Amino acid sequence: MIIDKAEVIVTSPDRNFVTLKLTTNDGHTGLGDATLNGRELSVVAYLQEHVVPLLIGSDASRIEDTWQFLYRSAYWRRGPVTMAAIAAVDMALWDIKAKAAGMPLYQLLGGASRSGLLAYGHASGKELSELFDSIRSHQDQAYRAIRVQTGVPGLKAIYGIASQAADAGGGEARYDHEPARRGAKPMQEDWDTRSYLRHLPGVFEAVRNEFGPELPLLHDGHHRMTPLQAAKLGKELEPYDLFWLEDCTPAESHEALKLVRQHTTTPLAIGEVFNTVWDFKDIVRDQLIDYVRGAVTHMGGITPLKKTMEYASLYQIKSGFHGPTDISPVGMAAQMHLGLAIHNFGIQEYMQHGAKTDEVFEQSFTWQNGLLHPGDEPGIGVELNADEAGKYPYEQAYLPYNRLADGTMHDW
Ligand code: GCO
Ligand code: MG
Repeated sequence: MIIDKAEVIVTSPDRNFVTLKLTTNDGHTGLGDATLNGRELSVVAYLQEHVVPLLIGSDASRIEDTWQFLYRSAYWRRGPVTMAAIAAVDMALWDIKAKAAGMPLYQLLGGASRSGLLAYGHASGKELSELFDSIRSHQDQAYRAIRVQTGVPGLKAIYGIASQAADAGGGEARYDHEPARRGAKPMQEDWDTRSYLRHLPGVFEAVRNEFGPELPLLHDGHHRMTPLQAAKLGKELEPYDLFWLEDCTPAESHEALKLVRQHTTTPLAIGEVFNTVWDFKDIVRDQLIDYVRGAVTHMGGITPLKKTMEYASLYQIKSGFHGPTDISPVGMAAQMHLGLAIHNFGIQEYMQHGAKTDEVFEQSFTWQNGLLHPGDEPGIGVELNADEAGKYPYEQAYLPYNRLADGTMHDW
């Protein structure tokens, strides 16, 4: 099993995706997701210029050693570009190994610990009536857990709130459809934390009154609060029994989380922007979070995310892997296999890709009764249709950003 071909494929069906395809001399192929939203081509360059030349001629069966080699030999460790590139190699090697073994990947990771993965979808609305419709529409699509994001009076555009107008393609309003946001410059949105904090508890009260006590509800604070603001919000949301409050403060500061923890029992989820197990080490050890938000694509692959989850299991901390549409179907499927196998699975974020994406990436996962399953095809269970992929060249696309009313840049 010698790697004799490595291709980096960039395609933009509903949004940009970067995929690594490895082929071995005995005819096995493996796919890995290297998509870094808004900075895609930097990972393409890292892979093409620095990783592919090192892979050709190496043994595809040595997954752990290849990971350690790419991580340690570069000397310059960590960072989103490096780790997305290493992640793609790691996923592709696991795909190859499982295909060679004739097994779905979850079998190699220890076998299934459950029959399916509870998943949450993204409901949002500028106003309550829109939000309620969005929650109902998610329930109609079988979601049994819902993330709730709301507009805030006085703020025009907030990331995470779907708007029909922003969806150039028509159809159901979504906030992640890129075309409306594509261009040489990112879109500016506005923010005011005090207005948000005044408004949000009332929204959760209304949602609980309308949908009852059982429905698991989640909320993403998107790094926008100070520790004290997050502590206040967590406390005020306690009566509404959230499944989690995500990224309540900028994820880099462990001290901030300590302060939040001292004041609230609302469960906390952190880590979608983390790159290594080291980013999780102290907050897991100090039990400052309840859910690990890493994604295989941004954490350096299946190998390190599995280690992170094993470490987290010592502290009864569960998974809540990042699953927006900027994780490609390859990355999503890879983390479904991991989620099925580990003991401390919590929930999987699942936004659903667009129809064009599903034609480019042929997938074998299933979505039934609110549960995901990666399927039983050998490997990760995703193949890339090169003809379809070739129809959609890369398009420059940036994430939006926030400024306060006086023009100050703010976390978004
Ligand atoms: C989430 C996230 C995403 C990110 C996006 C950035 O919880 O799903 O916050 O919406 O913002 O993945 O690329
Ligand atoms: Mg998030």
